[in-house]
Amino acid sequence: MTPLPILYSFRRCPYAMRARLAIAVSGQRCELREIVLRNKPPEMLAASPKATVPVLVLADGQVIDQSLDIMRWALQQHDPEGWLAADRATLDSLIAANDGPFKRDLDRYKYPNRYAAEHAGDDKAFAEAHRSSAARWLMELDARLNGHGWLCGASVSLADMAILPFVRQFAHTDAAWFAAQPWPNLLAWLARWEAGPLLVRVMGKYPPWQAGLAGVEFPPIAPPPTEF
Ligand SMILES: N[C@@H](CCC(=O)N[C@@H](CS)C(=O)NCC(=O)O)C(=O)O
Repeated sequence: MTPLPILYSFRRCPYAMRARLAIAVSGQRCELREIVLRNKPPEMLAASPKATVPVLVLADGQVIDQSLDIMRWALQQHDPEGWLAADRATLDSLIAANDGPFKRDLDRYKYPNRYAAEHAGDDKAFAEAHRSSAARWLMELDARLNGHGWLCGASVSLADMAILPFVRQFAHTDAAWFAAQPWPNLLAWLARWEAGPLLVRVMGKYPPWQAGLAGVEFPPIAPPPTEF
């Protein structure tokens, strides 16, 4: 039997989440190896020396080590919900704005103390400035969602699933503040996805993989474990 592709993943990483979302919807099967970021397995580093998750190693040895490329690979095998159907330039520009400026603001909002070199010691003011900057972009997303439900129209797209894990992180940083903002379409978009079955399928909790152990088959057939 052909071995399954191997996916090195970290449960909470939004890049790994977007890859798992696409793999799960596409129905591709793989062996998931949960990793610990501060103790990455040598097998993963040998496959991809840049040392970020997700990394997908195909059965023929080909390595795909950018989350968007993994999404596209999975959806090119099978795209039952039409995530790739939207205009390519629109998808690319939305995702680039997320992965660039929004992610930069998100990191600084969440972890201002990690960026001490960029500010004069006032973590709170620094975090709030980046929250405001991110919020301007989220207001644009809210406007795009108005009357449609999804970022590229009436049906879900690659951009929604590539961006939602990051907006979720932003939302959970200060949930009360987030919920009080005037972006009803954005709140509904996030809430609908968080309540849906796909997110649950990709958020199973697995023990870290070690050489010599089998990884877990992904996506899970039954509801995934929430504890291990
Ligand atoms: N451009 C990469 C970024 C992936 C990335 O930065 N992942 C983070 C985790 S969320 C990571 O592995 N960081 C390395 C580390 O923390 O050691 C992709 O899209 O796959």
